[in-house]
Amino acid sequence: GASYDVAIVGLGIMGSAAAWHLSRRGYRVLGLDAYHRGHDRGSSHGRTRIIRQAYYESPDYVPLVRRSYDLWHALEQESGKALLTVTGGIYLGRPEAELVAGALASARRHGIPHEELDATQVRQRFPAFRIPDDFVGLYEPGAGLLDAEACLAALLDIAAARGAELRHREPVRRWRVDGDGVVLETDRERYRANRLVLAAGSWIGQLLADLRLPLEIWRILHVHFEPERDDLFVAGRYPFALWEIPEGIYSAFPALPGQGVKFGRHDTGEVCTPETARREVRPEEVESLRAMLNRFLPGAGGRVLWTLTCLYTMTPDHHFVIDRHPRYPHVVHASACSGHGFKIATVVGEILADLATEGTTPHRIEFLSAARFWPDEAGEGSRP
Ligand code: PYC
Repeated sequence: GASYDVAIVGLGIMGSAAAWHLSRRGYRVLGLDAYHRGHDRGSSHGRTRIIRQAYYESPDYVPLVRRSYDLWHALEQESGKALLTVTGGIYLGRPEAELVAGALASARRHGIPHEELDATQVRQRFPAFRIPDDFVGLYEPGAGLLDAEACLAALLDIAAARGAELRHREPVRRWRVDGDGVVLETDRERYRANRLVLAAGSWIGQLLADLRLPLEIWRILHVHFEPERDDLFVAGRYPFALWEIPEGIYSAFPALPGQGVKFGRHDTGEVCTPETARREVRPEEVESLRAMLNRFLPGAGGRVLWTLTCLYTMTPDHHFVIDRHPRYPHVVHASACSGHGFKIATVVGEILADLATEGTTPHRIEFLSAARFWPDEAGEGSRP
C-alpha cells in the first residue's frame, strides 16, 4: 500500500482539524473514517455548537478557546464561509452552582468580558427568561455558535485541496507499530505512515485498548423546537443559555433561520457503546425536554422540527485526553472530549499536528494528559 507522513484515524471535527493543520504544513496526509462524510454516528454532526470562553469546567481551557477563536476566523478567511456567529451566552443558576461559579472564576482569572446579573436584571435584559429569584446570570457577550456542518466541510475541503487523501467508509480494522512508523489495515488496503493520529471519538477505546482509558460513552439527545413566537429566541437578539439546577445542566441554543431552538441535557446520558447507542427517540423523552425548556423559556418549546442523538465520550473528570502514546511517541491521540470539545477543535488539530510532527506543543495541555488516570505509576516507562 501507499506510504504517508501522517495517518489520521477518524475524520470527525478533531481529525479533520488535524488534517487541515498537517496539510497546511506540507505533510503527506492520509485520513480514514469508518463512515460517510458528515455522518451522524459520532459526535461531530448537527447544525450548531456553542463556543464560549468563560469556561466553567476549568480556567485551563481559556487559552485554548482563545486560540480556537483565532483559528476559526482563519478558517473563515480561507474558506470564504461564515462559521461563527456571536450571539452572547448566559450561564444561569444559583451563585454557588458549579456552572456559574466556575464560569465567573474563569472570566475573572482571564479578563474575559462579562456581566454579572441578578435575577431581575436577567429578566429585564432578556424578557423571555423565567427564572427563580435566587438565580443569577453571568453574561458573556463574546460567546456564540459555530455552524458545525460548515466547520467540518471547510476543514475537509481545504485539507483535500492541499492534497490530503481523505477516505470515508473505510474503517481501520487494526494498526500496529512497524519500526519507526505504523501500519494500518482496512478491508481495502494496508497503509504505512511515519506518524499516527488517533481521533476516533467514541471508538478510541477500541483503537487504544492497551491504554485502558477509563471512558464511558453517553447517548445524548438534542431536539430542535420551533418556538411558538418567532420574534423571541432569535440568534443575535438572544444569547444561548446554559442553566444548572438540581435536575441537571441544560443548554438552549438561540434560533438560527429554519433551525428553531436546539435544546438538550448536558450533564448525563444513557450509557452505551457506539454500536449499542439507541438512535430511536421516544416521545416521552422529547416531552420531558420540552417541559424543561418551557419552564425557563416559556413558548420556546413548540413543534418539534427534528431530533438528533449524538455520543459524548466521557472521562471521569470530564476533561479531554490529548497525549502521546506512552510507549510509541509517534502515535498521538485526542479523544474523550466529554461533550465539550467541538469549539476547541481547531486548536486540538494544531496540538495534534505539533505532537505528531515535533513531539511537543507550545500549548499548555498537561491537564489533559492520559497519565492522570495512572497516578500510582509514576514515570514515563511504567504506564500501561
Ligand atoms: O460545550 O458548551 C458546550 C456544550 C453545550 C451543550 C453541549 N456542549
